[in-house]
Amino acid sequence: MLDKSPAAVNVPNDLAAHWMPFTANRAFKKAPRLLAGAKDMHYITVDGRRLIDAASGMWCTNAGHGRTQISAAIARQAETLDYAPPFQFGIPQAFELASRIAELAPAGLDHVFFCNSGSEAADTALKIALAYHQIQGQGTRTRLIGRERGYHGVGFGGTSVGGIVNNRKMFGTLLAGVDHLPATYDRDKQAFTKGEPEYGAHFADEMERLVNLHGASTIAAVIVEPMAGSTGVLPAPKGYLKRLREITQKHGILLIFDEVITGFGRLGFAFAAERYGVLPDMITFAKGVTNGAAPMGGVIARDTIHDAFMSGPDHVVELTHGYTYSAHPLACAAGLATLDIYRDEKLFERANKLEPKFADAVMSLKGEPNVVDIRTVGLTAGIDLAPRPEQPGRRGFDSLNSAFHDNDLMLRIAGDTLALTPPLIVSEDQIGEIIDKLAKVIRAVA
Ligand code: PXG
Repeated sequence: MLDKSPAAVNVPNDLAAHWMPFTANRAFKKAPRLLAGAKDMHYITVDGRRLIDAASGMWCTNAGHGRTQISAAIARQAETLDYAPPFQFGIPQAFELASRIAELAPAGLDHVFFCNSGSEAADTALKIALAYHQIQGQGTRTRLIGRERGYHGVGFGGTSVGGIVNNRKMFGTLLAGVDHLPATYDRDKQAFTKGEPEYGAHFADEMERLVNLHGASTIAAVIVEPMAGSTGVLPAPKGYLKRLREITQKHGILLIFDEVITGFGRLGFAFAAERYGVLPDMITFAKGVTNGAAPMGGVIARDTIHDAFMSGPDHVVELTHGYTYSAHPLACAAGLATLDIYRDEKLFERANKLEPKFADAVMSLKGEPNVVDIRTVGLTAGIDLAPRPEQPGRRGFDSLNSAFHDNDLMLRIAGDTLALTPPLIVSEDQIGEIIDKLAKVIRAVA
């Protein structure tokens, strides 16, 4: 018989078996934050409390929770075709969804490769970049460039180009041949900016420095988030992305926008590439594509990249990459129903219209205790609290708990930064309610 004696950790309950991701497991299991249901703008806890969701779950549920159109589509799909092999076989819904996504993306980005998460999307895009250069006869281009404070998920590729030290330092030397641009944030010059900061386009010039250091012929691709989300909401400075595009184009380096967070309306457009008028070579997406209701991610590639692979004998696999659950039927069904809702309810336009009111409401927290910066863009905001002396991250963590246990509010935190990213269906009254609750949280952790 297996020994089922309690684990030798301080967890006096039956929550021990689930080793939770990106979670302070011991603290959680002492005071669990357990969710049982969700509808529209609210979560419902296991003890029946209604929490207003200021985080879209985890930047996912842009159309709000419990959308019956999506759940019905998933149920219908599960009954009709539960699973189909995505290699060498296809389902009509995958082709339809790819076309719908390509239609939403800027012209020229017309081919969609499906996977199951943002991490897989980042690794897929990096692999496509390497393979593309190889088949173009430029196999020396192997170097990948990320950015400090960037987040591209937790695969080895995404971790390597990522720039959040705590996510990197436990995992050895990571991929060889990776370098990083500097982050675009300078509090002294940018504090309390609504939208894109005026200061900071010149941070893109660091790309020229990296070219001078390594040689353009060794660099395959640069990957950046148009708005760095996980690190605490850092909008791109005005002109930064354009300049990065000009430099990469000049040197034959591919530019990848990681739009796992910014895609599907978060910044008031289908993709941030549209907001900024910059055409990258690839866009990665996940989260909002299915409104979080089924795991799905993907890469949208420029025609020139896709077409470069379409040569050689036509019975031979062109790109030796893919996942058992690429274009999973349930995710495709969820994706199609989600895009219908975004279109029919004009949610991207709604986010765009609400942006100034949202920004004003969040900025009203300036002057609350320990608030040292507030950044807003689209329907998202980062609020930096001064760390407690000697305890970085404590004030943020306490805020999460105060929000959940005492103020019926769902937040995201990144260290001592509080992130707001509500579903795009949020009303003006609900924005007010979120800000009132958040003010109480900030005072509670003062
Ligand atoms: N790229 C970006 C830009 C992301 O934000 C990923 C890739 C990875 O996606 P997956 O699906 O593999 O987790 C992400 C994920 C937060 C938070 O609190 C953000 C993410 C994940 C978890 C928490 O800000 N983003």
